[in-house]
Amino acid sequence: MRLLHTADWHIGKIVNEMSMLEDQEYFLDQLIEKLKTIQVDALIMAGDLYDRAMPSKEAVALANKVLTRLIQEVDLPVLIIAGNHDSNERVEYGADLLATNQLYIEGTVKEVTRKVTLKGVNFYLLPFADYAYIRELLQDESIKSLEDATRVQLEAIKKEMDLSEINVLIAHGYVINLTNDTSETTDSERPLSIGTAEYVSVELFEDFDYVALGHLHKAQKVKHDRIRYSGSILKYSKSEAVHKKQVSLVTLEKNHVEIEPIYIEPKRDMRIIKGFFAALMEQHSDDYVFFELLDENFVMDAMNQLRRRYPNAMGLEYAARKEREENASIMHQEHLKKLSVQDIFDDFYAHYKEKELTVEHKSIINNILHEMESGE
Ligand SMILES: [Mn+2]
Repeated sequence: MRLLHTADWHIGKIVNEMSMLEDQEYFLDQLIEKLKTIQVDALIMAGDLYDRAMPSKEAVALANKVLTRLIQEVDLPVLIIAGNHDSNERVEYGADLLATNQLYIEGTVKEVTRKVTLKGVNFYLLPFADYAYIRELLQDESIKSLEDATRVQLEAIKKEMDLSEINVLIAHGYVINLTNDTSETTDSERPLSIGTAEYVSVELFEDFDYVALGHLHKAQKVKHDRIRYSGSILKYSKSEAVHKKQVSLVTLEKNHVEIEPIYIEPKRDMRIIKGFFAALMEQHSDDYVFFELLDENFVMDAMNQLRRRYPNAMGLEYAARKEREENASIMHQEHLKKLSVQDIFDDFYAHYKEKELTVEHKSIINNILHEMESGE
């Protein structure tokens, strides 16, 4: 079985007020052309098909066009789950009918996780949902976090799973190796939960032959080659400018996985350019550029001037000034480390109340600190 693992298309995404739709259309067209030249048995989109729960009509039209071409022109089964950016119910519209044409879209979480079998390989489709929603659905009060919810869901899958078959899980979330976390996140991944841990331990996923993950925008494995993120199809934030985006071609046999990245040139790259304003104005580019100016002084109307040479300029900061400010802040932190807790509190009080602590107050604080230190 050969799979193309993709995720995080974020169709309709707007980065710094610029629509990525043209770039997405270009990329997906290229992907379709590529797929006509290689033999693949299924395409996976592991969540965040759209960037918003209410995608624009242009975004919906593009998704419609691309998915239709994948099915009709490439004759490729497509498996999609909802990510945390998608509306679970809306992406599931027409899903039962579409499944009769090899388009398997799982939007909402089900009591029994949906299993699709293609050429003898089992695919478990686990869309993203809030853990409170899953707790309600499964009527399981033990679910108090995303990790609990995922554990309960995966245990139910594993109970009926035939380990002699090839089993693939498609999921969307933040999976990490707790004993050695090397995960790399970016600025365009929206937090999955507020107030509780958003990550799930990789140990829960180890019984599957392959786990196709979505959510993290950088392509990366989690502990094992067979548990991985394909990453987003395009760069969606400044923090992703250094990424080399890919989709993952996965050759899968029982007890054997091979991964081959496929790189598709984007219509426009997203990159960071460092330099002096005058020198930058000598060049031009259509790329999405974040400027880091080395000039010491502010340049009047710099962004508008740069936009004449770089129509897709995304942002600008003064790197030299920023570095100096950061150094000052580090020095401040170093200074804080040398102070006692009592000193820091005195400072804080003086700053906040605009008057000094009295001797009496100081002794009260001192006593509290002593009690805390001795663990009473
Ligand atoms: Mn996501």
